[in-house]
Parts: sequence; C-alpha cells; structure tokens
Amino acid sequence: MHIDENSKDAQLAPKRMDPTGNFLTTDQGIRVEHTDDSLKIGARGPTLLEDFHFREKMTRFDHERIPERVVHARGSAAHGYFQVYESQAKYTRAKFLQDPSKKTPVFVRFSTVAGSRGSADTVRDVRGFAVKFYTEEGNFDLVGNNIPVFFIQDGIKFPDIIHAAKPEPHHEMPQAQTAHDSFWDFVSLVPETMHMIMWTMSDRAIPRSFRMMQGFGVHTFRFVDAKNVSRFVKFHWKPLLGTHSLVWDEAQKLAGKDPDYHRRDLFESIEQGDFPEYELGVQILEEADAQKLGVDLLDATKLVPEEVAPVLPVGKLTLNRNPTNFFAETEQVAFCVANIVPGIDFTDDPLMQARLFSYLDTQLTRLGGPNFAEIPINRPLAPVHNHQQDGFGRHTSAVGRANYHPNSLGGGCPFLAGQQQGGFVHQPEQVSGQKLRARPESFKDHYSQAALFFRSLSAPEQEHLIDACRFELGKVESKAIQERVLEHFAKIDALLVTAVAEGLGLPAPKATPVTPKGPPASKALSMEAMKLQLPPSIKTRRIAVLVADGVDSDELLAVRKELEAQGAQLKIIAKRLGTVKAANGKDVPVDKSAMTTASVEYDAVFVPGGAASVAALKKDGESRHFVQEAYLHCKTVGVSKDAEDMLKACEIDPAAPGVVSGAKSGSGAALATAFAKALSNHRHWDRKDHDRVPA
Ligand code: HDE
Repeated sequence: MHIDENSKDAQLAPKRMDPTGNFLTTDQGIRVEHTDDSLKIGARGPTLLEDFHFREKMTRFDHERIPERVVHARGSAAHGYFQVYESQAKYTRAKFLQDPSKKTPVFVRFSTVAGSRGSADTVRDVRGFAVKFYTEEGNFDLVGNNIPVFFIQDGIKFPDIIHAAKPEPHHEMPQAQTAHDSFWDFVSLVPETMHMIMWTMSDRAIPRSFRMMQGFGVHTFRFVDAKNVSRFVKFHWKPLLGTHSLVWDEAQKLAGKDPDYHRRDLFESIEQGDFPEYELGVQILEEADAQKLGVDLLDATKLVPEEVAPVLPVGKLTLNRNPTNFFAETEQVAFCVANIVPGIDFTDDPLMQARLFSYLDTQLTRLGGPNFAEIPINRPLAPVHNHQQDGFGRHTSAVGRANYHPNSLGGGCPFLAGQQQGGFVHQPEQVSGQKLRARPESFKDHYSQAALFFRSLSAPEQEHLIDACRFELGKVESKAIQERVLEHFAKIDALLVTAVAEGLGLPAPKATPVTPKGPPASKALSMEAMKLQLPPSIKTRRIAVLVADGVDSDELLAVRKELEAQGAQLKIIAKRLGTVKAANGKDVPVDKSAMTTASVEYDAVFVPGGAASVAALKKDGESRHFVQEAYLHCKTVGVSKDAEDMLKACEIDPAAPGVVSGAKSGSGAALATAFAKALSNHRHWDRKDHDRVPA
C-alpha cells in the first residue's frame, strides 16, 4: 500500500470541523437561530425543559473532561515524518525501515511524568518521548524517555515509585516535584534507583527545549530479519540541534514566568518553519555477544556505553506540523508499547513485560472503552479487519454476519496472513525455568553505572548534579531518609557524597566508591562533551535585544541581519510596547515589553549602542537585572562599542568568557559574528563569578 508523509493528514482531514462560512448547528445538524438566551416563559420566567439547544450545549460542556494520564499527564505533540537513510534489511524486515525514498507519517508526544495536566513544563523530571509511526504494516509505537535508563527493574514496582513521586496522599503536595520525603524514602530503600537518580538530578531533567533533548527506547528490543535471525537493539534519538539544558534557577523562574515554556517553544518553532529534527540511531547487539557485555540487557537500569556498542545512524525524524486540535490529537493519542510491526520484537525485560500490559489497560479507562483505536489520531493507516465488535463509542459498522473465526458464512474472511504475507510471527525464543518471584543475580549491581554517569560529567555538570541533590534532599524533612541516601551516594563517588552531605549539614559517610565496569567514562553521557561533536550553531536560538529611545538602529540592523542569517531569532524588548525612536529618527518596532518577558526566556542578551538608549537602560533596574541575570546564568552577553557602560552598570567584567563587546570585536557583522561564536557555546560555565549573587 502507498503511504507518504501526507497520508495521516489526509486520513484526519475529513474529521476536521471548519466553522468558516457555516451556520451554527446542534449536534443533530439543526441550524440554531439564537444561542444567547435560554427558552423561557416570558423574558423573566423559568427556563423550559424542552429547550433542547440549551440542554445539549450544557450537557456537552458538563462532560468535556476525561481522566488525565496517570503518569505523563502534561504533554505536547506534533506531526511529522520519518525517513530511513538506507535499507536496514540486514537487521530487520520492518517495511518502514527499508526504502530511503519512503516517508512514514509520525505523531510524537513529549511529556513530563509526575505533574498533572496543568503543571509547569520546566520542572525537574524525566521527559517522555513517544513516537507513533503510522507504517504500512500497522502502527509501531516507540514509547521512550529522554533518559536511557529507568528507576526500577521490575514493572511490579511502578505503582510504588509513582505513588512515592506524586504529591503525598494526605495533603496532595508537592505538585510536579520529587523534592519531598515520600519520593526519597522510596529511593533510599530501593538502591536500583541510583543510576536513574544521577540522571534526574543532572541537567538532563531540565531540558532547554523538547527540540534539544535526546530520546531513548530504554528497554532492549529485538530486530528480526527476513530469515528470522534476531539481534538485540537499543533505540536512540539524537536532536540535530544538540542536547541542551536550562539551569535550575532558570527552570524554577520559568515555571512562573511561562509555565508553557516547552509547549510554546515546540509550537512556535513549527509555526515558524524551524522544524525539529532528530536522528534515529540503534545499538545492535548480537545475541551471542550479550553475555560478554558486563551488563544484563534485560535490566532497564543499565545502558550499554556507546564505547562498547556504537550508535549506528538509521534515519531522520522531522516534526513539521502542529496538531489541529489539542484535545482531539495530543490528549486522545494512545501510545502502547505492545504496538509493534513485523521485524521488531520484545524481550523478557520485566519492566517491558509490565508495560505490555499497562498501556492498553489504562487507556480503557482514560478513553472510555475499548474502541479508542478508532479515534482518528490513533487509527492506523494500514487497513483493519477483525471480529472485534461493539462497546462504547464504536464507529465501525462491520459488514456481514460472520463475526467469528473460523467461518464459512463469510467465506473464511478476514484471512490469516502467513509471515510471507506480512503476518506478525513472534520470535520463537527458547525459555524454561521454575515459576518464581525473583530477580537474576546479574541485576544486582546498582552503583557502577551510577558512578560511570557521575564521572563522565564535566566539573560544572557535576556541580549542578550536587546542587540538585542538595536542593531535593534539603526539602526532605526526615534525617533518617537523608542519611540512608548518603549511604548510597558513598558507594557512587567521594566528591558526590561529601558535597551533598555538606549541603545537608550531615557528616559524610566514608566513601567506598565502586569501580565502573567497562569504560571509566563515556563521552555520550555528558552534554558538554557531546556538544563538541556537533558543528557550532546558533540555529533557532533566542536573543533578547534591549533598547530605549535613541538606539543606534543602523548598528542594530547590521547585527540583526547577520544573526538572523545564522538562524537565530531576535526579540526587541523595551519598557513599553509600540515603537522606540531611534537616534536617526526612525521608528523601531518593539516585540515585547520588559514587563511581560524575562531574561530566562532567552539564550543571550544584546545591548546595541545609541547614547540616549544606553543611558536610559543603565538607569533602569529592570534592564540591569535582565542583563545581570543572563550573565549569572552563564549566557552570552553582547554590547556595542558605545554600550560598554551597560556592562559597568551591571558589574560585568568585559573580559569574562562569553561577554562580547564592540570595543574588542568591532561593529555590525563583525560584532555579530563574535557574538554568534560565543552563543554557539550555549553556556559559559567558566565564568569565575557566576555564582556571586543568586540569579
Ligand atoms: Fe510509561 N506509562 N510506564 N514508561 N510512559 C504511561 O500510559 C508504565 C515507562 C512513557 O505521551 C501510561 O497511556 C509502566 C518507561 C511515556 O501518551 C501508563 C511502567 C518509559 C508515556 C504507563 C512504565 C515510559 C507513558 C500512562 C513500568 C520509557 C506517555 C498513560 C513498567 C521507556 C505516552 C498511558 C504519551 C505513559 C505505564 C515505565 C514512557 C500508565 C507500568 C520505562 C513516554 O500505562
């Protein structure tokens, strides 16, 4: 069957309701003549029961809510397509991974885990990265996260860790945070959480954007080729813009200034044509080599270092279309780990096995019955024929009387498909053993990959992780819980345990760190190290430009031209909306008033020249705070030659890393080029005084 990047859109199109040029009607299609007053006996009299329009309108409103997802309730999604670079036939027979000219439509939902639907985007949390591929062989859902490992090894503990992480049951606090006693109580008693804790306390848990975070399938899957040879596979998504994060102070402020920060960023980028792109990569592991890896591939608290098994590039995902309607698509989409296509198969990872049950089960309640696969966003493009029937919200009207198999009355239809006809055949894995509740010995090392992660980080990244632990454990009221967690940290790293203990005002237990098996450090675990593997770029970076009346608009224009040519976005910020009068008498349009925005929403700040403009900004506390805060968050700060005074007013050393000044770099395009170079570094952690006052 023919599927291209537009196929899903074409399938969704007839379901769209466009009011343009149409009459208002009831759900029954009856045109409505009046909708502002209910039907009454006299203008001041009682409303009549026969007012079907009022009753329908109110009933529909009363029932607008459905249960939010029990986890991953807060999310944002986009449409796009996936294209393989070259045939993967040597590893898998999955059809969407064969033909580089084919574009498979996808729907991708990003999410936080713990918070409810209305919680803020920038909280410290894991991010979901769920991809639905509408392939010609049916839907394949890769329901991953932005962290490659998970907290627990067996899915039976999922309700426990989620209960512990969510708001505490007696007072429903805190919202969308793990910085509370019950979470750390659980963690302190379940050491298998340690590796993932290192990730969630790192900057990975506060991404700069959904467009700048990695994704991982987490579990080991199987690829199965045409000859039924199976290999283990781990899935990776790498954003082409690089993997970047916020800083914690910024994340907390954004939660108030713009709780929709990630949602807005995704939506606006797609609207502006800056389409997020991610490369799909796979680590392929021959079954025969699995024993030699030093990690058990069925243990989801472990990763396979890229030094041990490189990530092979497979194809590219492009997100190029926003949903038409949030509820219909983003809210009603139902991902399921069990949705796989021929050529891909499961493993016995006990976390994955639990997920194979949970997703469909939870969706029965969330989407009100068993027919949710018929909701347009969930419908496969591949044809569906089976004997499933009835239930709430059924759309399909099955033809004929043979609703069972085998049948002769319906000519035996629908037919079974053998493997050659695309039938899904489970990989015939050999399994034997006693029936018991147990974990393998090979799952028991809980510290060495936690240590590998910590030691792979750069010094600033380690510092952030330590601060996050001090913050989270600092909010824990029970000293016994803090002490138990420190005992675990002592087995991971000496610096970690001493620094966190110091922050908690507790004695550090004696450090007895484990030696990581395999490589002593892994570059792919550090965002700072990964940054160096990509060509420097400022694509889609947001630059705040502070102006007032008297700004040098020629300089501003020249700088803007160069920065925009390199793909950055500039926003002109002034005290008030409207325009400011430039030194040459021209009007410069203002994008945002200082009151409605903040430095935390930008990647860098630039102050153009113009004596009167600089004088006004220097005097203005809000503008000075804007620049200082950006500086203290280690962002690039740039000033034109005659705006140098602004640095002085903000107590910023012009020689500090990432401070670009016209005096050093010239003006116009030259200044912009120097600014872009600094900005492509993302942050300047080497600022000696970056923590002189909390920003
Ligand atoms: Fe999920 N998870 N999960 N999870 N998960 C859900 O399904 C569950 C796990 C992930 O945007 C739920 O439809 C169990 C790992 C994402 O709609 C639920 C276990 C990973 C999303 C559920 C896990 C994930 C979910 C809630 C342990 C990364 C959001 C609503 C055995 C590989 C998908 C729903 C979306 C959602 C269960 C662990 C990723 C309850 C039982 C590991 C991205 O079924």
